Amino acid sequence: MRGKIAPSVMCVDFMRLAEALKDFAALGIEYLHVDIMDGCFVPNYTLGPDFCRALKEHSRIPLDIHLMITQPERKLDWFPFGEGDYVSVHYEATPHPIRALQAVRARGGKAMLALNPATPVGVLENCLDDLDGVLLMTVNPGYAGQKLIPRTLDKIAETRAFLDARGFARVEIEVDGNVSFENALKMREKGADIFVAGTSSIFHKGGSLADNTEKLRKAIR
Ligand code: S6P
Ligand code: MG
Repeated sequence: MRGKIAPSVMCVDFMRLAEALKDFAALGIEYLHVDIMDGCFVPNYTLGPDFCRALKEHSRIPLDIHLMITQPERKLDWFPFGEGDYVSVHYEATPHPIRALQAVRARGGKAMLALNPATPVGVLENCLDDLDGVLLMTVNPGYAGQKLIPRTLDKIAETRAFLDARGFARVEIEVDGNVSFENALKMREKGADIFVAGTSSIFHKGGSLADNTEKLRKAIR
């Protein structure tokens, strides 16, 4: 199956958000990646539940809610999501990752576990039955516009092999952070399925949204 694109909505010019949502639909964008930060798990604030609700009202593209917040299982009720939407919770953000993943699925969502660059792939072992996806951070979470941590490229291949060896080939791998056209190609070769597109690719100043999207599509086909 072709690679899927999930634009990082926090990188959109908010004054042009409605237009951007129309453009995304016309370009066949698969997910809207929404970064939620709490100033505690990561040193930044970004978007919140009301913003997700507005996206749900104005777009039919499924959400991909990336919760960079401590104890996400306590706050899942705040967010609008359901059938077809991904919600990712960080392994490092809770003593109860399985509880959080199960709560996402109980509402019909697709459960994704996010791993920081320093977190080993092996932590997935005991969560396998509750997973639909794994989000591999290829930068430290918190900001757009950072540089790739090179070791995370091999981690993609390691994760794919880990999942496949245990009978979980259906679990998708998403990559997030400095997914440039060049890095996306390498990430695809290593086995990534969903690509968070930010300032390094589809919002790159060097081209239009349509041209950049086409360029990214070619890199991840
Ligand atoms: C970062 C966040 C990401 C960024 C994305 C931006 O903590 O989780 O989703 O929005 O990485 O992409 P870029 O191309 O600016 O690195
Ligand atoms: Mg993100």
